Amino acid sequence: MQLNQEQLDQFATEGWLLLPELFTPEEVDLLRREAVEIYKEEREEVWREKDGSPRTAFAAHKYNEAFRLLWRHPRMIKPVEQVFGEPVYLHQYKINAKSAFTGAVWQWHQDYGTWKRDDGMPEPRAMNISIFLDEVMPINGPLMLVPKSQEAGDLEASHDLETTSYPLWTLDEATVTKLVEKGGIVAPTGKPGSMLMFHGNLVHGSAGNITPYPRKIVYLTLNACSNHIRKPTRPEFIAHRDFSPIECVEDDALVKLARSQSRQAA
Ligand SMILES: O=C(O)CCC(=O)C(=O)O
Repeated sequence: MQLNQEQLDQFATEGWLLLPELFTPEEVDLLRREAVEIYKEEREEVWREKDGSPRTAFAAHKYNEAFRLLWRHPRMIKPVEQVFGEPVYLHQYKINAKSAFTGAVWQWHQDYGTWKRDDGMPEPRAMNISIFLDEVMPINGPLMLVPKSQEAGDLEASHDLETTSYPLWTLDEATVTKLVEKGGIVAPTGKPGSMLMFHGNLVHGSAGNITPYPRKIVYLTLNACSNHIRKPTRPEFIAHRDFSPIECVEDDALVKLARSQSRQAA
């Protein structure tokens, strides 16, 4: 799958791009079911909010077949290789839960801020690319993006270890206000299966979810192979050390798994 010129231009100027319903309901139903099972597991990769509800599950490709296929899916990998003009490897993989009633905030931040400071990533030649596993609505804690903020480069940030269960390099209010005056705020919404990609320096965050509607989103962080991390400080399941280029599975890999599971269940 390749992005067209209009999509490439929107990504270059705005810093983000939404591809609605790129994965089919059959594919997303499989991933959503598996994510729910993963959150029940007690393992070091599953992080919880301060109240105990799931916040995120890291590195699911190491212990779940559906997510082992997704991280090498051509519909996710090829557009990012096209933007960077080189092969990519998987730097981080997480399934964020933003659970009904309890999903907590993600403070305003740039992803590259954390990759640089915590993992020793040389340049912002990595990006988060996500698939909505539930419908993302204006009310259930959608990701909020500040368009064009990637142009500000890598901004000063402070390490917030208090607000949530997950440490993050966050931006101060004055910085966010200035960038929002220029670019505004958008909150891309869409049906399950939609794919969102955004620049590593794009400022973003999300509010808590106090609705009965869960908002699961799975994120691959793909890094250009030449830009591999140099000084990791976080565990391997958070900042991967295998810098080999991703070799894609076939486009119908998830459908085949969904159908084989249905046959077994019948
Ligand atoms: O899932 C969210 O709401 C935010 C996630 C995020 O900002 C991140 O992983 O960097």
